[in-house]
Amino acid sequence: MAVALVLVLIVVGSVLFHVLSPWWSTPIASNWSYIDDTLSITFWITGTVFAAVVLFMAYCVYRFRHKEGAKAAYEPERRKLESWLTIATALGVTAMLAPGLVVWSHFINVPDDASEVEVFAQQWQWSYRLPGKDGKLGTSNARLVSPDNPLGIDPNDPNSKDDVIVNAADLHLPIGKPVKMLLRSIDVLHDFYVPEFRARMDMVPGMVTYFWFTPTRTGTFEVLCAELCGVGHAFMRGAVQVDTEQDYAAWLQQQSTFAQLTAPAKTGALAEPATRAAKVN
Ligand SMILES: [Cu+2]
Repeated sequence: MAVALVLVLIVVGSVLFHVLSPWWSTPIASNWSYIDDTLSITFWITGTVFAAVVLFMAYCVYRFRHKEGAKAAYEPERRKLESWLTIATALGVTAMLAPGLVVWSHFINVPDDASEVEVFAQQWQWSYRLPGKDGKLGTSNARLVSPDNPLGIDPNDPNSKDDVIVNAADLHLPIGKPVKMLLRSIDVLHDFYVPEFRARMDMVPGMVTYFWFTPTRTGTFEVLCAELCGVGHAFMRGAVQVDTEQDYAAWLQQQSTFAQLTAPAKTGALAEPATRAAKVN
């Protein structure tokens, strides 16, 4: 009797915890309500099955408890029950997996009008690159990474000249415009994760991964690294600010291009080597 009661209490407690819990997901700020829907479907199916199985167990523990002289009936097979359970399980698993396939197809098909933003991860900070006026990102190579060129951008690629570099600072994005996030890592696995955007992807050294989304409300959102990436992992934070069109244009104006960032160092080094050395000291 006590065990049956404990089982019932576990179900009641779990349901109450779910209803009263303060740990709900953050209010969404992107187009990916599909992902929330898929999680809810999975949650409701697994939650219902969990409650049904544990309550049935409680019933059995109570109904078939030990009684003096009672003998258990041996019934190793029951075709009808088995086929009924097989069909119900198959339906439940299908209902959990099928919506995910539909959402995944949306997730990997980037809209044609999406603009590109490169996210650059390194232990333990975030940098970004925007394509500039030509709409194209220049090529990059990890071998070109240096203090003057922290993102390893190819200076000989004409497309890279007007690329906007946001080095170890916050990214701004305009509201309502789809954006394709191209993800690069220079050292170990990282994972660009903004909980409000719902979408995320691992960043793998040596390859460019991606995801896309459309920001749906303005505000500042925290960037987390969702892949354990070393001792500074917990401090690998940043911010994405979603702006109105005007605010975004104003921010973009203040940013420096790759050409601007690399030019002064070169001319300074050629024209006044002595002054430059003095500054270093
Ligand atoms: Cu990381």
